[in-house]
Amino acid sequence: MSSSVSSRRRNAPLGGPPSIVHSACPLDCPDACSLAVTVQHGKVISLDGSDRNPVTDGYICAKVRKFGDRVYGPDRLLYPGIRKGRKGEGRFERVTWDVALETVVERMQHAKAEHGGASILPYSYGGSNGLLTQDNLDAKLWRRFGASRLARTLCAAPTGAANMALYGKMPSVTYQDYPESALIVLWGVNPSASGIHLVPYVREAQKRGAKLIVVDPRTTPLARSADVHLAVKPGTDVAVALAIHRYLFEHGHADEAFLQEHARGATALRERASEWAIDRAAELAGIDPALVERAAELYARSSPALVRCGWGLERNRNGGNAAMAVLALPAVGGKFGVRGGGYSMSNSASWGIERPWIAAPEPNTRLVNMNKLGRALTEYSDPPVDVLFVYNCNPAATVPDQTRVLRGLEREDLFTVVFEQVMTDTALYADVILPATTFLEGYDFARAYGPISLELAIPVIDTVGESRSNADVFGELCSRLGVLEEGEQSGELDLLARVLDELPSGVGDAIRGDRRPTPPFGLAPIQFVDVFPNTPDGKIDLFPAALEQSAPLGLYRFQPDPATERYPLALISPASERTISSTLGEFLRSDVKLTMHPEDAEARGLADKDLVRVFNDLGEMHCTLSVLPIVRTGTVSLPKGVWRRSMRNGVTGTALVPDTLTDLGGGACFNDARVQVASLSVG
Ligand SMILES: Nc1nc2c(c(=O)[nH]1)N[C@H]1C(S)=C(S)[C@@H](COP(=O)(O)OP(=O)(O)OC[C@H]3O[C@@H](n4cnc5c(=O)[nH]c(N)nc54)[C@H](O)[C@@H]3O)O[C@H]1N2
Ligand SMILES: Nc1nc2c(c(=O)[nH]1)N[C@H]1C(S)=C(S)[C@@H](COP(=O)(O)OP(=O)(O)OC[C@H]3O[C@@H](n4cnc5c(=O)[nH]c(N)nc54)[C@H](O)[C@@H]3O)O[C@H]1N2
Ligand code: SF4
Ligand SMILES: [Mo]
Repeated sequence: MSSSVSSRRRNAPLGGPPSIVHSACPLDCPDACSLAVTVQHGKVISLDGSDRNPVTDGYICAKVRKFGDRVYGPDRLLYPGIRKGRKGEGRFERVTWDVALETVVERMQHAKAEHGGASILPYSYGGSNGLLTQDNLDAKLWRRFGASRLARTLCAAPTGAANMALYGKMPSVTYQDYPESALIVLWGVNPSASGIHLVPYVREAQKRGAKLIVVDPRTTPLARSADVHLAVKPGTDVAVALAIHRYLFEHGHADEAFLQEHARGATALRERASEWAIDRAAELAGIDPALVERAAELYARSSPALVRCGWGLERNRNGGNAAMAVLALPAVGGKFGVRGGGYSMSNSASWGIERPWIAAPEPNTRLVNMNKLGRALTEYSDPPVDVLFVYNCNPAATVPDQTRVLRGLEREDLFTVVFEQVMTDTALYADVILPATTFLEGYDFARAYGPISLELAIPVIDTVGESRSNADVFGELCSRLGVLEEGEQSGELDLLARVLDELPSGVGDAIRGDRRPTPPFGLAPIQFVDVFPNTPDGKIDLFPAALEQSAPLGLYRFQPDPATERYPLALISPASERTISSTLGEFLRSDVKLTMHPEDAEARGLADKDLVRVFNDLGEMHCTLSVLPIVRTGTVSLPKGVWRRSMRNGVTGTALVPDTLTDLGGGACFNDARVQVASLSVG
């Protein structure tokens, strides 16, 4: 291990006055802030931003400023435990790591002998985006042991599929270049909650005269100051985006020369778009056609014009095609090639990290779509799921069809391992609980997916209780299950060294030397100047044949709204400024509110602060109503990531979400929940 990296840990003092240790935030947030953590007597006193990362600019969100409350909070898991009460009750007997791991190993071996490796389902997602804590020794273990494979589709599957097919995940416009834009389109994204460091760049652009278009069923803080706010019905974006394409093609604003040289499939896209006159799309989306026309005109005439494609538009049956149509706009409109023009999407692929450290190829075992967890646990029989191993994830709160998921977790013959930092809704159902470190207690890589940055998170304090890192625990499981090869190393520091060695050229060296790494194309690439599509032939594929075949109705098609007369309201669940998905949900107030437009409230005889039941055939949730015109009519909103204890009857919004899949990528349809809302007192 090289000098600078390992010596930084020793910065954390055990005695004396407070000192500041520099690290980075690896939570699932686009910004990946650089942190200045104040430590005294080996404890975190406070967390703030540092200016090592210019995008962080010395400030961070309120969530992470309070992260110390989680590290030392009453919900923190301190010791391994074995269940002693009923499943879900959350009573555990403290055991040693040795006993806990041996119990896990025995159950895994037993399940494999009885029903094959596929009867073990590893289940992980967003808790840690880092290179050490996800897709590292865990992946090696599952691959070599031959467990079921998990399709990690809870988020970003449809937008990822679209971005991959169109552009091969070309690096996209970073925050720093927003002020160069003359027009910014924020499509299904709310940076005021979900990536706060973008906001000042958007404001700076506005100050310099840029126009702003926001497409969102809610009046988000940035929508309030937008030149055009398209408050679309959830799930109708594909129609609106295609209407803009049609406008571009029909009014001579399509950049035919660019399309000719750099794209394939423009004719097929044009044909599909031709079905979407502005009036038709606007009617479907429930908005004023004059606003759509104004947006199309602005986009056609502005340069540089930038589209920020978020994740809010993907979480429905049309999410993949919506992302395709939105991401195709700069190609058709000829918006590439200038600073501040093009598109912004996840930049997580920008570093070209191939994870060679996983080594073993994926076996051809059963592939389970993680959005179908409830069914996997209750319906799969060949083989059944005997062992569920959850880490980096809180599926009892974050996965569709909560009731079915809980029914699965209650199965007496299921053996559930939960490797967690705190007693989550999922951990309550564990048979064996393993306490995990937080990012303040171990190494990880904070890789931004908004800006382009990669920084090392280092342990600023010792591990709390007996918690251990993913690297440590999966390393030991690999060893106990006999899947390590001769001489293969598995400790956290060995892994760190290995990852640093295998990062793309120069990146590991920079991090070792405590410098900020830069990819070959720089930290603020211009699309079609510094970076180009990573598709097989280097062209934009506007009509990928494979997707045309896999989407239920084909590409750029619209599947109708799932609303019925009984369940007419769309329930959406955007990111809130209080949690990161369900992380930090333990600190939510006990009564999280459902937001409804005054007209919808009046039509139901409901008023602000009323107790309501929100229901459909999948479940019923009880909460307090907040009547505000910040959400469009026909749509109600409850934040994502709410824990069961924050709802009056222990049922959260995910209980009302069907486990249907998006048109592309097999993603979750969180915003396809259709519900009715009625007063709780009226029964
Ligand atoms: N504070 C905070 N930050 C986060 C997270 C968090 O939970 N909390 N989560 C992180 C993660 S995991 C992710 S994926 C990102 C997500 O960040 P965003 O891309 O901002 O995604 P969402 O918050 O899901 O939705 C964004 C907006 O889309 C709107 N929306 C809902 N349905 C539709 C629709 O059909 N069409 C359109 N046009 N808009 C729609 C919502 O009203 C919302 O304002 O944020 C990350 N950052
Ligand atoms: N209703 C609704 N639900 C949603 C969404 C929505 O739009 N609507 N959006 C979804 C989105 S965008 C996402 S990304 C998913 C995310 O859903 P999840 O993947 O469940 O993410 P989190 O809720 O953040 O839970 C992650 C857990 O991992 C734990 N963890 C963190 N770091 C480590 C570690 O190093 N080791 C171990 N062992 N554990 C660790 C944390 O303590 C936390 O409890 O939620 C989805 N859920
Ligand atoms: S959650 Fe996002 S905004 Fe908050 S500190 Fe982490 S990276 Fe920064
Ligand atoms: Mo996400």
